[in-house]
Amino acid sequence: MAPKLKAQFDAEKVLNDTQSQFEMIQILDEDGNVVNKKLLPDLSDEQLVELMERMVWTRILDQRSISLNRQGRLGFYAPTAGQEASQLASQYALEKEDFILPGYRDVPQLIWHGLPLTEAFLFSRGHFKGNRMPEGVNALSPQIIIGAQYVQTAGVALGMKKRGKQAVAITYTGDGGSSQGDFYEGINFASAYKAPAIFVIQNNNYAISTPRSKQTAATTLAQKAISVGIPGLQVDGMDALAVYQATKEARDRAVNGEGPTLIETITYRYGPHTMAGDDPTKYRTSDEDSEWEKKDPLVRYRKFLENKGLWTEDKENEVIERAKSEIKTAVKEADNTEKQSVTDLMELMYDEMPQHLAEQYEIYKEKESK
Ligand SMILES: Cc1ncc(C[n+]2csc(CCOP(=O)(O)OP(=O)(O)O)c2C)c(N)n1
Repeated sequence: MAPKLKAQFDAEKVLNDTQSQFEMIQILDEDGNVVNKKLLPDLSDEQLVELMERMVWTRILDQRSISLNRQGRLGFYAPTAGQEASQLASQYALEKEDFILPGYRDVPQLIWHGLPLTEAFLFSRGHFKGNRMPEGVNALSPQIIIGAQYVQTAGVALGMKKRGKQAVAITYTGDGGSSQGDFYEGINFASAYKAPAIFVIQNNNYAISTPRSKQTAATTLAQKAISVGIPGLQVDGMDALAVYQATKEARDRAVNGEGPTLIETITYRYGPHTMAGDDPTKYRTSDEDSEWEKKDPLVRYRKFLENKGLWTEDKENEVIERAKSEIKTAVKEADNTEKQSVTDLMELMYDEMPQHLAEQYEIYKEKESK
């Protein structure tokens, strides 16, 4: 038996007092009622509606992408339904000059930051044209290596600070990503140099099949901010207004020279981790799914807008039809994009090719010309 320690102070109490300070920030409850009036964002009616339009549009994109993937017409795809508020309301708080460093599930934020839909489909297909951000779209392409984007964000944010830009770098990872070494290195470095960064953990409760409870003993993921001396906010990630307001305040702090913020959004993905073959019924119960569907970000935000007389079924149908038509056009454009070749990849990789590759380049050039 372990010897009984003679405690001089109550370590458990110190821990519990710290952890209990992280309460989930919510503005809209599940029925769309405002429960925290003083936090309501300063958004016009047009902006409130625009945010809903983006969420509805993105839900349709998710449904179409899953279907295209099943038909073998897409490529890599990580479903987003359930995470719209977490993804789109945080992006909505950004300015055009801000940089996004996304993970593989964060293509919607890129689209709303300016990435053409055709290119988003090309990213899914592994085409190099979908991996190069167009001029004026301040973003890196989605990172597959979990946590790597946190380190890169510290660097991008510091670079912006050194150049005197009034802008921020924002990045996203999941609950699983918050266990990576890169996660801690990124937030620590950004904190030490007061880099204008926003670090988002989209806590959808699962890293593929590993539940959040197996990731850490910490009560919240937001509290990890304390270890590096920055604010950590836990936000209801199914509540678009709360996510927007938290990100907006984090942005204001960052451009004001006050350094980074860590935001944990409590959210859920309804679909599988990716379309590559995991089966969520093996690690989640249908009761759990139903509990989260009640919290749906679109449902509660729709009720909020309807109560204000800002949203109707006709309006929603209009957005759905527009989404379907834009998706159809973009898929066609992606289909008509010239296939990438081996020599494309070699040219993109090297300014000057080493001798052995230069020889292979000539061989491939010859083959491709036939
Ligand atoms: C460094 C690294 N380790 C492992 C993987 C394999 N992998 C891909 S996604 C994933 C789970 C990530 O879960 P989470 O961070 O919670 O994000 P979510 O997909 O739920 O948004 C893992 C382990 C990887 N891509 N990179």
